[in-house]
Order: sequence, then C-alpha cells, then structure tokens
Amino acid sequence: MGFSIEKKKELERAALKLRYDLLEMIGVGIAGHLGGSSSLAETMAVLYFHQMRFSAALLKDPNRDRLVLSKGHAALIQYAALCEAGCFPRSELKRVKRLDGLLQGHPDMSIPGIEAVTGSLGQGLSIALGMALALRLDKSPARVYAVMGDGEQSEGQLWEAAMAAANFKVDNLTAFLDWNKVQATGPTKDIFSIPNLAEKWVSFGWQVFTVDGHNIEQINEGIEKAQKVKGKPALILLDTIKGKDFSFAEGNPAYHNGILTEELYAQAVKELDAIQVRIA
Ligand SMILES: Cc1ncc(C[n+]2csc(CCOP(=O)(O)OP(=O)(O)O)c2C)c(N)n1
Repeated sequence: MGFSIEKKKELERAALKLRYDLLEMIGVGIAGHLGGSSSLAETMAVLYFHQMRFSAALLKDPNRDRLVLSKGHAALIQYAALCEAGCFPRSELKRVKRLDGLLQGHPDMSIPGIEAVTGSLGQGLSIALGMALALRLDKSPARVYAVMGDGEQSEGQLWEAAMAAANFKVDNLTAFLDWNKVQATGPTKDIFSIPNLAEKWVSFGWQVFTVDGHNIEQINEGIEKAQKVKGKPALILLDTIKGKDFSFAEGNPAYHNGILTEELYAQAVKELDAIQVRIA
C-alpha cells in the first residue's frame, strides 16, 4: 500500500488524537493504564486507520480483519481507536469503568469492534490463532492481528500458541510485541528477564521484523512485509517507550496504571498540545 506524506501526517495526527482520548478516558483521580496504552498509539493508528479492513460498517462482515489485544489491560488505546472509527458514541469515553458504562477495564465482546475477551495475560495469541485457522478454512482473505506485551512473554500459553502457529504454517496471522521494557511494577528485565526476544520468536518458527514502534512509516512497512510472508506466521517487534509522549510517564512503572492529579492532567494536555503544534 505504501504511504504519501499526507497519509503519514494524517496517521501521526490520528495517533495524537488517540493519546488525547486516553487522557479523556483516564481523567483525574482514578487509576488508568496510561503507560502500556500510549506505547501502542502509533501501531493502533496504522492498523485501524490504514492497514486493517475495518470500519464501523464492517463489524459483522465475515471478511473483516480482526485485532485481538492480548495485553487486555491496554484496552483504552483500542477503545480510543474504535471510538474514532465511529463504533460507539464519544460520550462513552467519559464513562469508562463505570458499572453502567459500555467500556469496562478490559476488552469485552459487548463493545462494538472488540473481537475477544482478554485481560488474563497469555491467552490472546491462542484466540487469534484459532480465528486465523478458522478464516483459512473458510478461504477468507481476512487477516488477524494480535498484540502482546513484553511482560506478558512470561506466560507459557503464548509459547504453545507460537509453536502451534508455526506448525500449522499460519500466514494470515501477524503478532505484535510491544517491547516497552517496563511491566506493571518495574523494568521487565528485573521482574522476569527474557533476553533475545527476536531470536526466541525466530527459533519458534516465526518471521520477525523489528521496528521503531513510534515511527508510522516503519510500522507500516513492517506490517506490509509481514503480510507477504508465506507459510509461517510473522511477528513485529515494536521497540517502544512505555508512557510515550507524557514526560512524567515515560519509562515509569508508576503510570502502568497510575492516577493523574489535576496538575499532571494539565501538564499532559500541554505536552500533547505542543506536539499538535509541531505536527500540524
Ligand atoms: C495471567 C495474568 N497475570 C497477571 C496479570 C496482572 N498484570 C496486568 S498488566 C501486567 C504487566 C504486563 O506487562 P506487559 O505485558 O509488559 O504490559 P505493558 O507494559 O505493555 O502494559 C500484569 C502482570 C494479568 N492481567 N494476567
């Protein structure tokens, strides 16, 4: 598909919009998963607004592309993308995690555009693999995307799914690994170190592409290369920063699921406003 300069700018603006939406959903005084959501903003923008065969009108189309957020705690970034795509009204963003709200803390299939219930880490790749196998049986052109975290890599079920996907030569599945190097309570390397992630996935039979996960062009290129891989699954290793574009949250586990004060909220808006001016 490639990119025009205009498209690149449009997707950068879309990623910024998703970050503004994160702030709107998290608000002040209530914990929200800012860090691991923000690290995915560019990837979600490229997927939902450029690469995926997806729109609010296609939610029940059997040939729609699917995205399974295996790191389900980052639901807010997927909600932001679904909202911008018109899957539900903006007013829902202000009601996140309320009992009477549509958008709960983790993805639920009652939400238009959500394809799988996730949140218990380690399960999403298996679900995505099942979808990819079923779509292959149906001879559907649809692709399945799964998004995992680096902390999540300690879950054994992921590696069973990795082996199975390679064994069954599944090439309509692309996984993303959000390599933001921090998990819930500290640096991933200190909590459960899994060195040589790219090499591990290669040794499990996957084609691996490593990209700067905040560079729209690189993400897009990675996806296009992954789409061309035949006879095996592909993984895009996203080199990212947890909490990207919120200076107080970047690389800081306190904002894995942190609370914003009035002051921090105002600072966050100011920081996004400065980016908006820069990329206008
Ligand atoms: C099976 C399971 N164990 C523990 C948790 C609690 N938990 C939620 S987020 C998280 C850390 C995830 O880290 P990572 O995958 O790196 O996510 P990111 O930093 O990208 O948000 C943990 C342990 C969970 N959701 N599921």
